[in-house]
Amino acid sequence: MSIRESAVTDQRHRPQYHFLPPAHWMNDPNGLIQWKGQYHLFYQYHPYAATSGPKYWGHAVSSNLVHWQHLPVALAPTPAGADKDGCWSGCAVDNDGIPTLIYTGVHPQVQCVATSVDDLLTWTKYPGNPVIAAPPQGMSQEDFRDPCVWKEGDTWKMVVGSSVPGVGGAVLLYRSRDLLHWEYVGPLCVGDKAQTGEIWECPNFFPLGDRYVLIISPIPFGRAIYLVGDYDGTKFVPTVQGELDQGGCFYAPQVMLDDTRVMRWSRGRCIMFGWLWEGRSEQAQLDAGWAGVMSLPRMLYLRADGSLGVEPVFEVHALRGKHHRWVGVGAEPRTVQGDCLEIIAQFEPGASSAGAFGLKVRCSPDGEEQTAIAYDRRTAELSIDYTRASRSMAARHGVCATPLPLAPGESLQLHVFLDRSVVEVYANSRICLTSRIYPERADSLGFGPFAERGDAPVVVLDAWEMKPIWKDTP
Ligand code: DQQ
Repeated sequence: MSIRESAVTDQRHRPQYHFLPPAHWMNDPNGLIQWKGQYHLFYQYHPYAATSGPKYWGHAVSSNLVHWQHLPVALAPTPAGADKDGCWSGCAVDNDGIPTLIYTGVHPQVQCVATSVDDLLTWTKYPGNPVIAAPPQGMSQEDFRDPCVWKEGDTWKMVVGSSVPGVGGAVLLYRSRDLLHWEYVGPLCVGDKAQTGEIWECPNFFPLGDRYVLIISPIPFGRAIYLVGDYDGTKFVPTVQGELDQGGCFYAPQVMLDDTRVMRWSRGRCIMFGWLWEGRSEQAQLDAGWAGVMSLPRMLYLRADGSLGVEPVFEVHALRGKHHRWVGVGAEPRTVQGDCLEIIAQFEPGASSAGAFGLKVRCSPDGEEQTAIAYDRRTAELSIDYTRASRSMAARHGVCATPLPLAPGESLQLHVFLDRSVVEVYANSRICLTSRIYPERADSLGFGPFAERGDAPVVVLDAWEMKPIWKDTP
């Protein structure tokens, strides 16, 4: 066990099949890229404590998006450099065979570049950093961060998160021939602060089907939003707005378009990871020795109505262990328990008079601790109720809900990934809802369908015991 890993004292709540660093603090995913047949994931990392601090870039590699190997820290602040107070979020691109990171240095917020000549293992910062030294006039002079870069023909384009003071969040568009000299084009898109917040962090801008998508993490909303619309090369005009995950802990996601030339099955999937923050006190995080976990890799797709659909990537199936199945209305698992499970439950709400129904997980035998994933037909909402998830006062308690209107006769599929303190719920390939829970009792391991009245209209329930993603997990 390394010194860093020995800092982790709390294994009870530590996820086993969601990515997280060996110890200490993690936040945003950064620099997602495929390189020579492997996926690289970088992330905001504070390597000295399980609390936020000056940011480094942690680094990991995977050949299938689910089993990861930790690599040495990729970026660290350079004393007296443009990133002396932290290497904040950014992206990775392949510049004609030269892997290049573009990220934000602080303070003040400026854009920086680093390159690698040893397949992404070590990074050399461009001596002329910063490559963009100040935000344009008229835009917030404090908020200017999280570059997202792509190529259009021979031109590199970049969007940077920003704000128009008093108006709303904004993303600013730049262009360059060489990733080093950047020309400001103008605001790609400006929001209304009442609708989409005051400052936009961590923009992602990319084509999907015949539309364009802008993902933003707005302050003060504390959750990620997507906009779908049209792009003419300088302006983006959104026509559809939606939520990526209203479970209360999903933020600063980053997407990657995976390339069929790298992986035979990739086919340009839009793959997204997001940061799942903790839902317990800072002291509990410090005591545990770790904080922050990545969502599962999610595939986004464009639906016929212009909204985004979401599913876990199929590679997650590699984690399935022992399988259990129950069939019949009210199917009730009595023999299987667990805190690392994948559960798929098929409900037929149509004929039932059950009121709200769904699944309960992490239940103690007497029900003192329990977390309910509930669908309410009256409000057409799916919720995670974690008011009784833990008897610990250090854990946050509450209910998170998201609209999920079902068409007449439409069944409901709840696809749940339970990973100790993570409850990640997908429903009908349309929405995702993720919450953090910290049951205190060792016997809070039960799960099963429930209904307000009568039997839950569940017809088939499958559960898999999930395998850890690390070889030597305790
Ligand atoms: N986290 C990073 C920033 C970003 C924020 C700093 C979003 O670059 O704006 O760790 O969580």
